[in-house]
Amino acid sequence: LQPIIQRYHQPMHPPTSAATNTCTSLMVQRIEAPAAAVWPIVRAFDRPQTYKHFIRACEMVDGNGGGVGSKRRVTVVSGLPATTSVERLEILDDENRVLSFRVVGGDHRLKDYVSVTSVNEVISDVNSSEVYCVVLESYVVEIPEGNSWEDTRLFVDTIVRLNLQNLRNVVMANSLHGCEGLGNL
Ligand code: A8S
Repeated sequence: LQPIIQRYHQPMHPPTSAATNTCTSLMVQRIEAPAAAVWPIVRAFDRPQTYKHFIRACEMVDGNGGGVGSKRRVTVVSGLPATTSVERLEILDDENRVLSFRVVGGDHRLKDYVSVTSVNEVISDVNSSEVYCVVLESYVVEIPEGNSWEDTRLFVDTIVRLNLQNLRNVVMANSLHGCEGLGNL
């Protein structure tokens, strides 16, 4: 994991003089499934609502073939201090299983939010038939006017943690559907 962390999860955007007021974090989620079951869900930039808790709908606003530079507009569920967010795909690396997006607009308080998600497959050295994933998600965000670093970190960490836990639930549910002979389970 070390090379992936160094390459993709370091605060990659050197703060400009005006933006030293940033908050960063790295979240980790283990998922007991091979990367082939996890990465397709993460890489689907046009369908974040399959595992992101607070996203109600998503439409592509600048297709660019779904590749880097594409933009999506997500609609957030009610009850949050936000309604929409426009997000640009920055990295889509199928070889290393890394996706990154940047918030470029919308109606919310997280200015200049950038996150990087990587899906890392691990083969247990104790029992080589045990394969699981470690999903890492790091972010950098500007601390909103009137909020503290602690507030910002708690708010965003909570959203990201719920998303990663939900990702695990979706992967687990998919793998059950794929099982033969489970009868009426
Ligand atoms: C993600 C991560 C985050 C999304 C945040 C942090 C957001 O979609 C929500 C509430 C906000 O206030 C900001 O990977 C914003 O989506 C749920 C609309 C950007």
